[in-house]
Amino acid sequence: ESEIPADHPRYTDLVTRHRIERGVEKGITHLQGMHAEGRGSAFDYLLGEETTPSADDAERAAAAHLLLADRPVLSINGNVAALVPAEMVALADAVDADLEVNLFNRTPERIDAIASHLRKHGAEDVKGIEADALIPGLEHERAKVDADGIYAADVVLVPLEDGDRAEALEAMGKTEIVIDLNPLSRSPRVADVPIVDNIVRAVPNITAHARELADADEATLEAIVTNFDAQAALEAAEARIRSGF
Ligand code: PTJ
Repeated sequence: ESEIPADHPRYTDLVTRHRIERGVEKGITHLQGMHAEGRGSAFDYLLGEETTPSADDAERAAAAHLLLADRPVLSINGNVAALVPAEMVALADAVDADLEVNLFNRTPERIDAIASHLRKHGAEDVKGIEADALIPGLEHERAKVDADGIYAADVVLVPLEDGDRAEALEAMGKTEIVIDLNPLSRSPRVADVPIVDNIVRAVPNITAHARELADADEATLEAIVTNFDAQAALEAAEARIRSGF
């Protein structure tokens, strides 16, 4: 990262790309994560590489959901771990959520590498290692979760999630928050709260909202949740991408 000049017009994008490359080298990120990053980067370019007002609303609604939850869980895959490890730990602290490693391309080596990477960034308890429960309706390896983690969660944050798994979690009746730069992708379309924003901006902003709402009463949080319109958020993101405003 230090080799990239800070005044480069595409600085953040280059830093993000570099972090994914480092993640692959360290055995944290899957090779497919580089393709995912490339796709995300193209959408981010079209969104203007900024958090739109509608994404900010979604991030506030996500914070309210997480604060209201009894058992919130934040899901971590190889891209999330490479891009925002400390930021996910900070969000988990702010909303009192568990962190669970949950991989699309699951191997014991990557689970261990990601769990220790998160611990290095301040995580105390990392779930996803036992994987003693299955999400119904998915092929065995891709269904694995912790019985006292994602399986039992009422609210889950699943950034950059595969469409089948997002649908299966929704079918379990969970409140699902998805971060995905592609508003046409299935995962944000099945989410209760689709956040069309780069995860490097989205996660710190959810945390900032959560801190600001920390002392809000339940009625205030419920009102934020109720007033959020998922369909309108997807439409606003798509309009921004297609027409630039
Ligand atoms: O680590 P694993 O094994 O769990 O695998 C993780 C990936 C991401 C490789 C896997 O879940 C996958 O292949 O995902 P997809 O189907 O490529 O979907 C990734 C989505 O995330 C795409 O819609 C991208 O546009 C989006 N995306 C990529 N980078 C970012 C992003 N969204 C937000 N912020 C990003 N930085």
